[in-house]
Amino acid sequence: MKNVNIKAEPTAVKVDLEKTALIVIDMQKDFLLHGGYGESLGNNVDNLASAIGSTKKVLEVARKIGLFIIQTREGHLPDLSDCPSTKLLRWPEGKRIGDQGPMGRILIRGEKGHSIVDEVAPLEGEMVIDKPGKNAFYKTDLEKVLKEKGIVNLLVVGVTTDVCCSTTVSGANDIGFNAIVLADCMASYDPARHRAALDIIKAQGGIFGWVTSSREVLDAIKEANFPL
Ligand code: C5J
Repeated sequence: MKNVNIKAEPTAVKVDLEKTALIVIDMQKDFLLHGGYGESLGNNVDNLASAIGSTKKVLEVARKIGLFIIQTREGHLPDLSDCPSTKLLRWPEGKRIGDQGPMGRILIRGEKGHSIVDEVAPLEGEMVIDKPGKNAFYKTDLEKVLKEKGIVNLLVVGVTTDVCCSTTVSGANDIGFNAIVLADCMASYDPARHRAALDIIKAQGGIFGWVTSSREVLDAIKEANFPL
């Protein structure tokens, strides 16, 4: 057992790091960089930039202490057979999933825009789960992988807070995981939606989970005397 106490809202939370995974949601070029899918929908990608540095720091510590790390990527097969027509047709031609963008076909697996930004790119051997939906548990092996490892707690970081992060957190809550969200390692295209999504997660005594910060998590790890 490797228990740490993390200050969080609405309450502090005690986790056994041996039963904890760091899940990095969709830190993909298509969402974070100019020219990607996010920007093609009219979003301001500059609002996501702050999450990269904080996530990098947490990732480095997670690697040092041997935490189980999983990254996810939202994206579709080149023939779009895994993309519901509702999702595909939501936007005008030229701005749709599968259309040509400056970083290859938008949100298509294997294209440059679908890959994870260099700063937090997975190392050889780290697990990456490709997902066709927002919620990382939808049509993926994520639940199976985590349960086989005995994971019950998820430290959740990534983008965007109000879309893929919050749907994954609520999905995690439904199937028996504690989700602990690191607010400064997450971001939304609109900072107001970031704050609102975090408020919803921690409302009603923590209806979906806990909200904390990278500082609190790193302090808790240090206090528990992990050699960093
Ligand atoms: C979006 C995501 N925003 N990863 N995806 O479409 O949040």
